[in-house]
Amino acid sequence: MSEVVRYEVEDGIAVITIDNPPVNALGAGVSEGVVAGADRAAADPAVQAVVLIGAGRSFIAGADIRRFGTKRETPTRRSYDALEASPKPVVAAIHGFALGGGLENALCCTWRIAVPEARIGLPEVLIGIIPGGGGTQRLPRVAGVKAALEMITSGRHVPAPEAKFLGIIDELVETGDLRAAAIAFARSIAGKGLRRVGEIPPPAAEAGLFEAQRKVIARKARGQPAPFAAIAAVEAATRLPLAEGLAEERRLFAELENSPEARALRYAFFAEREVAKLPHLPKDTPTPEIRRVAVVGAGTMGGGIAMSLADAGIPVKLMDASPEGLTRGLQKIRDNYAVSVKRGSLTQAEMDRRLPLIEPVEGYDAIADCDAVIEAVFEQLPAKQEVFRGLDAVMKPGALLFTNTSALDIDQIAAATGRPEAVAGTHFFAPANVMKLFEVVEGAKTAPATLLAAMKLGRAIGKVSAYAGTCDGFVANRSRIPFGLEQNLMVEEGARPEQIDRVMTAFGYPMGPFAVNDLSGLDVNYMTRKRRAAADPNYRKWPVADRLVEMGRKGQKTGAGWYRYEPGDRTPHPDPIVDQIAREVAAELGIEQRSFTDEEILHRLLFASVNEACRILAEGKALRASDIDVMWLNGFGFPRYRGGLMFWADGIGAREIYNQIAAWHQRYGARWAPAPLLREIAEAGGSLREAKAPQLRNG
Ligand code: T1G
Repeated sequence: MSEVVRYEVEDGIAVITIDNPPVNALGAGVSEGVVAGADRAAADPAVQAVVLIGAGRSFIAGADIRRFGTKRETPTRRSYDALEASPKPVVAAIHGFALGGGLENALCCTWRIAVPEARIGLPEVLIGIIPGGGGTQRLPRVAGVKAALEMITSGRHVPAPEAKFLGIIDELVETGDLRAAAIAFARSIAGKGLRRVGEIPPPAAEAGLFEAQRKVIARKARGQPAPFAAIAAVEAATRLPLAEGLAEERRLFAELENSPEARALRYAFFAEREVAKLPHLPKDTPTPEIRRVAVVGAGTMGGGIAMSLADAGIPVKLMDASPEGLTRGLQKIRDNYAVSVKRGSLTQAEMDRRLPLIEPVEGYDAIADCDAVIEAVFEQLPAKQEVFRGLDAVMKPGALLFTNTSALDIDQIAAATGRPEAVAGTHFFAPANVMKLFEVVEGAKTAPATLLAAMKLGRAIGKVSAYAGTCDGFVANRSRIPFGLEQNLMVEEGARPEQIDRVMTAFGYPMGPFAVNDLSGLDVNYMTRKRRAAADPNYRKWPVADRLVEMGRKGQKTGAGWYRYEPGDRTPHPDPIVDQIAREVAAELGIEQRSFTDEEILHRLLFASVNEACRILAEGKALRASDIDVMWLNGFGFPRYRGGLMFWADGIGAREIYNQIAAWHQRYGARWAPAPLLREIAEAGGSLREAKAPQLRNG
């Protein structure tokens, strides 16, 4: 066989074991090894049945995504063909994951057994393609068209018990030795004949199913061809014999593999794995275990943080200086869970499991034995420093002290303790139990182990942990501030909020930036802007936004902000009052208003952030441009099928972006000074998304 596929025979049962760490992807040699194993079993009269199993942590996690977009010859016979043609029954024994080509190989087996903790699925649409190993043809045959269509167009992972209910898994096996259980199962079915999925006739679909699914997808997956191709492929399964259906699937797959969306989604997939790595830290840095966590501050953020821990099954002690605050915070948590249960996004059983994990406590002594504390009190430095003084006085040695601040100086908070090496920023994005982005901020004295522990904690609670150095706004918000500035300045110059919002929703954002401002509240950043203006005489104020807040127009919550809202209705309506304020501000500032093209609006917003991202990277505050892309995808709703801010910018080209910024620098002054790194990349004809911080560039 090969080093990635082993073949053994035990008392008449052939066992084909795939051993291609870390997730048994169908990389080089794997499919060929399975073909060779199936052929050997077929030819061996002593073999009565076959087991296909994965070594290590998983069955097969699918095709090797790294090979997509590269030139590669399609083998004459793939593992799917050899397994389905086997003259002897084949049992797929599934643990960990059976995803994409992994599930497709299992569907070519005659039986499928799994441990209850396993997860299966066809997630190809999440990387801009569709199943290419027969999944769109065989899954409908075993699970029915409706269930298959939902699984394939959503790409979701299905727990093994649900998969058994759907008829995809034949038997759940509670076992510590899946290999032995699979051999026993194979022996039990040997000689019972074959039950090839491919021989099931084309399954019928209920009337209107595909049209209804197209409507659902049109709302959810704007600009993405893959889910629509998936519907077409499944539809083919209901009217074509298997061979013709497989050919249609291959045709549709081929059209997608190198689409702009597929390339962007593949990039996003790997960028989200790369972001977890901190290669600039000493190789032997330990990662302290965090088992017991406390949250200090039971307000909106603290409550959300406690929920994100409980959602991950991590017990958390929730503390607040005020008993009333603690009571209110707990009630808000209960209410939030109850709303999710009412909406059906959470089961009552899940709520009943999670609530007891959040233990209300009073006083620092009650949390002294915790491994980590996440502080989430008011966004004011004195308040946070006082909490950290209190924590420093009682927390056990080695405890890690994290502050959830969105902009305050980590070093000034750490200085309130005698253990600054144990302090780091853990910046949750609101709502803390919903948003995936989790910025881990390194202070001047933060120890590498503290950073690694924080990064791991973020992943443990289902977040995307991303490193940030200490600077105003850290990385995500700092890179987003120029976008917000240009958004406001263009309104002074004559662009309408509704035009800007339309451009950005057409680009793929779920909401326009002004509608988002109205949703989150215009007063949220008002005080931060005042603080920055007081600290920096050159700070460019946002007079239109400031006036709206001072008029009491704080957004949806006050019935008016950038838009006007009818009572009880969140539909934004353009409001001439806003245009009037913009005209007044323009007159006061001597700005002659004008109209804008959609392209100028898009480029003014995004180029401003590309420029800032280059400054951030050059200062080493972000490690990789792809990390900034991950932050924009998971923190700001940047459309995933465009890859991220810097991936998208590469589509335009650093040279063109630099030239445009240089022109705006002439026209608008210092804020548009091109970042030296942008100029360097433009002159070298390099790639923005591959840009790295000095600490990574210098090895
Ligand atoms: N190909 C290549 N590398 C992969 C990979 C894959 N399919 N899946 C994971 N990796 C790498 C990943 O980059 C990381 O590498 C390491 O494995 C651990 O991953 C023909 C065409 C399986 C749920 O889409 O969803 O089959 O950073 O950190 O959190 O129809 O990986 O260590 O160097 O994510 O435990 C369909 C994608 C492919 C599954 C495990 N399959 N993978 O999550 O580990 S297309 C997928 C995942 C296909 C067929 C079609 C997850 C996971 P490194 P990880 P994890």
